[in-house]
Amino acid sequence: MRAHTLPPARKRPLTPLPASGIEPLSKSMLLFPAIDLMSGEVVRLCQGRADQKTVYSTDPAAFARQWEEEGGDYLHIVDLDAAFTGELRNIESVRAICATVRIPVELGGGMRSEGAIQQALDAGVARIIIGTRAAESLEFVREMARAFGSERIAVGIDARNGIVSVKGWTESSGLSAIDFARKAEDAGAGTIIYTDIATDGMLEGPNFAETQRMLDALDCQLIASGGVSSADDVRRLSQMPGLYGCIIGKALYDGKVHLSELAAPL
Ligand code: AMZ
Repeated sequence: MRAHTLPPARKRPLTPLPASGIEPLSKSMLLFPAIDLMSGEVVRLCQGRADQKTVYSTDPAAFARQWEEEGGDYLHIVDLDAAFTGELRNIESVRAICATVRIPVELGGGMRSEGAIQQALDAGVARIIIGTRAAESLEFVREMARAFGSERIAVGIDARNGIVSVKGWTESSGLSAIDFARKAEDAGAGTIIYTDIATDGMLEGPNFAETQRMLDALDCQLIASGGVSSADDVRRLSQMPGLYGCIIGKALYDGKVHLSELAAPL
């Protein structure tokens, strides 16, 4: 297993914009291409619904390498089977991806016990994402941050109308996303990943207002997810001071955004 160098566990300073007419992407924000796994295949769902699945590849490692070559900074992988059932079902694909790419990999879905987290880290994952279990127990987040270090622990907050959803987005926890994000940070999460369910996979633009509210509420690293539909969306996110990263899913798959353009030197 290769040791990955983790990006610093703090907000990154923004590069000032040059005075040219074209607004470049600020390179201070990391680009996280998304890879969702189901039954060993790379898939995408629309708004998280398992009955609206498109298969993009049956070779996740080769697929992951493509996003790395095009300029992704960090891979965001979700084991969707695990998000729905709680059981890790795609760990062999995750291991193959980690052995193939050089950029770091974060993994969510089914990170609901110390054993599952250990398995993911042993497979080469640099940071794990806790969703459902965090909503059930902030104490679990605290213990995992203590055991593995805050830089390895992200809490995934998937919100519908400002309320946290769990179990593959099939249940509402009743918790306010912003309050919960603050508490997760206090419990030791080094990163919060905020996903706006209503915009995910819809290619209608991210929820900038909620992302800004999250940024205002938090001191830890924040990754925005959901809705990116164009290079302009990414550019606008990159200009939100303090935003650490943004996840790009369907827009990449549909060719609406090209990592190579976004990652080009300024
Ligand atoms: O698309 C979905 N239905 C979905 C999804 N992408 N459901 C959960 N997830 C992701 C979350 C988070 O990264 O965004 O799974 C992770 C949470 O999993 P768990 O098993 O901890 O709740």
